[in-house]
Amino acid sequence: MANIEKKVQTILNRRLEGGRISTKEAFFLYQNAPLSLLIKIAHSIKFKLFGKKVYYIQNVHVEPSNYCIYKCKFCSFHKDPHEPMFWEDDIHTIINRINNLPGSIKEIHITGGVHPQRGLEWYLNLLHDIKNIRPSLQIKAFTAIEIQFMAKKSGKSISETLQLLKKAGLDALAGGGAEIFNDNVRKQLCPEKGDAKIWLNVHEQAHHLKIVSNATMLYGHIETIHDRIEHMHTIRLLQDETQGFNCFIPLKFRHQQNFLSHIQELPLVDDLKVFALSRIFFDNILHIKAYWPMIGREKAALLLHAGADDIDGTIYDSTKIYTMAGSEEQKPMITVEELKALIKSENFIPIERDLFYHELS
Ligand code: V47
Repeated sequence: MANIEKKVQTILNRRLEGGRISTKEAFFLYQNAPLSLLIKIAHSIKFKLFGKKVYYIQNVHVEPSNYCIYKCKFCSFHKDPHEPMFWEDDIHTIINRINNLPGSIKEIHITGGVHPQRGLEWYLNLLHDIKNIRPSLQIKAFTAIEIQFMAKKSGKSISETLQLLKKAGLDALAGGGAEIFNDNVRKQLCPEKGDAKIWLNVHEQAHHLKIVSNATMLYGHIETIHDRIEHMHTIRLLQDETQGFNCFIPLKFRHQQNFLSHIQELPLVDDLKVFALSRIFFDNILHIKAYWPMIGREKAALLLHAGADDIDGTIYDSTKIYTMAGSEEQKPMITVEELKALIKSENFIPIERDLFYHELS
């Protein structure tokens, strides 16, 4: 027992002094370290980087359609045209909605289903029209899976596709579609969807074109702890090469209205562990996001004590991915004042940011 404690302490001390922990050590910590110690270390690392600061952003999501060529088992969002919750917004509708948004919005996040009839041209027009009406809006958009489809449908390479999107106004790629990289897990979760290599290739190419991106991990379904650590390891390796990831976002599997509803959602202690370990593992990605529409504002606030430094944004009730999957946030919308109060209630200092994490307040 004493040996285990000593080993845990040695690994964590090395990390605190700026060293790197291996995947084996991460696994060892997962199995053996007391949660309270992991949280303490994660918090110390975060404190060294940001002090008491916690970042938020004034943003809105656009989900053009929930029609999708894929039927991922964890997804509650996908609907076919004959189903009641199906939608397919045209560009005119989206632009009207953006026109009615408050001028204080800094970022727009665009992701949706991989719509079979919508190709690169449609998305170029969308980006172009958004930048036309609101040139200062920063656009974080599309998962690697959406990019892969646009490239394939247009007969262009991934790099050409990304260059055209950048020219039309794309500032950053969203982090979705990563799920869990392990092939076997992916075969069960999302057999038709692009594999890890495709996801990594799209992000690598984006980084080479100076398009930054985020990375996600969908946890708490059929994956093992080992799969989670390997997933994070793969992202850490790419980040060593490109330095293009701004943020890592652990996304907790929510189980309502999908093919995996029989799986119980993880308890909060596991969320705390995943976040704390993410902060400890990623010595090369600065920001860890507790995305409140997915996990609920109260738990997101708690995760700020376990290494997360970013709680995301105001949202304006514009995303349905998590409401449809059973999140406690059935109308994800929070005012700046409420966001600031939430952060302050945990004894942190709220800092408004833009998409690139420039501090605005
Ligand atoms: O790839 C889908 C996840 C992702 C469920 O980049 C689910 O800042 C839990 O990536 N339970 C898309 N998760 C959303 C996404 C995202 C969200 C917020 C911010 C950013 C960012 C990216 O949502 C998918 C999948 O991993 N997801 N269904 C579900 N039932």
